[in-house]
Amino acid sequence: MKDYEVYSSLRVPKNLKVIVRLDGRAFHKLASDLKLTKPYDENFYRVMAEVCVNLFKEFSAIFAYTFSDEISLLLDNLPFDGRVEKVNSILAGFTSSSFVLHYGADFKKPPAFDSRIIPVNETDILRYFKWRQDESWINCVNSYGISYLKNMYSNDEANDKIKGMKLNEIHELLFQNGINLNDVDTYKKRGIGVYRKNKKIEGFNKKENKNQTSYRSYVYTDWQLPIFNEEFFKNIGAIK
Ligand SMILES: Nc1nc2c(ncn2[C@@H]2O[C@H](COP(=O)(O)OP(=O)(O)OP(=O)(O)O)[C@@H](O)[C@H]2O)c(=O)[nH]1
Ligand SMILES: [Mg+2]
Repeated sequence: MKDYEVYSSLRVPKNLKVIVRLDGRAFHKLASDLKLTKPYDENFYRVMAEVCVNLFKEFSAIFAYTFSDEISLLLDNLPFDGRVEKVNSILAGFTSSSFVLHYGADFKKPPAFDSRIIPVNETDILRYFKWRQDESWINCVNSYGISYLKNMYSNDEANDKIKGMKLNEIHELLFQNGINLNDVDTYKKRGIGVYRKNKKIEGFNKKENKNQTSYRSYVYTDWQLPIFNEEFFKNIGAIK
């Protein structure tokens, strides 16, 4: 029967970095079940950031990035010898259980995440994360826009109105009504990142009888991400 497992030998090509993107299944429903605040629920974002830290540590990632219900994980070495079924199923399972552990709520239904693998070369890394960060900004404008319109119109009317509006029109409508998106928390516009940072440690070397500076890396959760650029990804060691 073993040869019925026709997908089990499917592997990601070696020597490529890989991004795994995880996305919450039907989280619009979970958001309503858990009564998440709109447009942003800070506790939900805190939980997603904790899940990123778990994933980052468990799979020795280079970078984890989250906004809304999605997480992108940049990996140098794929676990499980790059076996696609293993990577996708274990990472999706790990993300779902980490989410449940950190959320600690009485869920109506077990939450689940899907998982996909995106092999990337060096030049794709910045392009990929810029794409997701742009999406985070679009999500921010739309979320504030729909929240504002729902205060004025019925749900259906608000949904119809926002569909017909361009991003800059929503931005302008909000601005005219006293909501300046430039002033909202950075993480709502740009998402949250997890990566390693170096900590400076001043010590005394007894043998050599002198002061000594050393560096130790630690896992850092960045709620104040810059707009992604080459320098950022060089600094975190994601690109050369
Ligand atoms: N209220 C609230 N909802 C949120 C927040 N973050 C994410 N969500 C919800 O999560 C959804 C994520 O969007 P999608 O991934 O496109 O939709 P989905 O319902 O998860 O559907 P699939 O991913 O296709 O299964 C949003 O549409 C919101 O309903 C938040 O901070 N507050
Ligand atoms: Mg989703």
